[in-house]
Amino acid sequence: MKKGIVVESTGSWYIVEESDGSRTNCKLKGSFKTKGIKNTNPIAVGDNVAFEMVEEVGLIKQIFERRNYIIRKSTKLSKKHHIIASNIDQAVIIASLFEPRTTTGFIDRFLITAEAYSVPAIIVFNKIDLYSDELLEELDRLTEIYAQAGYESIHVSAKEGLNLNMLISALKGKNSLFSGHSGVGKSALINAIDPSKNLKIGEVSDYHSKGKHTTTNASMHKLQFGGHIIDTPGIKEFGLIDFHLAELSHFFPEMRNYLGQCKFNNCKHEKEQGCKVIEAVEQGHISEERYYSYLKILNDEALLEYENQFRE
Ligand SMILES: Nc1nc2c(ncn2[C@@H]2O[C@H](COP(=O)(O)OP(=O)(O)O)[C@@H](O)[C@H]2O)c(=O)[nH]1
Ligand SMILES: [Mg+2]
Ligand SMILES: [Zn+2]
Repeated sequence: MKKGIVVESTGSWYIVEESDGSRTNCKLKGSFKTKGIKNTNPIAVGDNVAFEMVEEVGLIKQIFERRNYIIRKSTKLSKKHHIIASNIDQAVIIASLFEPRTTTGFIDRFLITAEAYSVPAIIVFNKIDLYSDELLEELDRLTEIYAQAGYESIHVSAKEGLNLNMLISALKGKNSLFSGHSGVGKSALINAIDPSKNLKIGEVSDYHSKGKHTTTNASMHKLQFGGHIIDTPGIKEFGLIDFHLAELSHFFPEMRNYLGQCKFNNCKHEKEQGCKVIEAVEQGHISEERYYSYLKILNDEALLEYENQFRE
């Protein structure tokens, strides 16, 4: 039997890539279930599989255990889930402070989602060639804030080729989920670090985002220097995760040390007396920016929950 990794899926066909880079069209033999969840797709991009050739077609006979996976709710059948991708080593958000500007709220939500899936995350700020002195100062401040929270930031310019070696070493040999608003330079960066890619630049995402219903199929691109980039069309799906609001603080790594030490065990760290998180903010161990972001997300999500009561 041959072994490989699923790099694309249409639902009935799968493209499986072997370690030498060769690709085979495969179909699924038999039925597979995922422990613990009801999912609509038995095989996802990122799955390690074993397959057998029958004439020109590969038949997938085995799926090896997933280290992790990210899912979204299947829209129509809300009890079921769609696995977007599996075996992800890290989540990479491509951000920019200029044209277009990525908000810290957006970055923080991305980081929360990565935490919720226990996937390490890094932040890449692109287009630094365009930043004014003021924006460069802001970049340093944000980098410090995120470093305090435990996240690495890399500053790059796809256009000028700045610091690309740092990005390459962060990606080398890993399966990295790429995410970020349209226009921040995802395609330009991939081309800059791996010229064999030749992706189109300046295109609004892909045809996926234009309302066709192939919407959320991820795909994997092998990197020349080792590793893969997992591309999810549109970023929305990486952000749709169910968690209980009471857990939100667990997804802020810098808050974890203080949880469980607050005076009230149902403390939401909003304005309660004897809150150790608030104390840590006052003492500068947790940045005010991240704490305000926490409060904003807490309130936004609470409002959503409230509104949803009237929907169903
Ligand atoms: N000045 C500058 N422009 C960039 C940089 N990276 C990308 N761009 C431009 O930003 C636009 C969007 O880039 P693209 O890679 O298509 O973004 P994507 O939607 O995230 O894939 C294009 O016009 C690129 O030429 C950069 O580092 N500096
Ligand atoms: Mg693009
Ligand atoms: Zn508290």
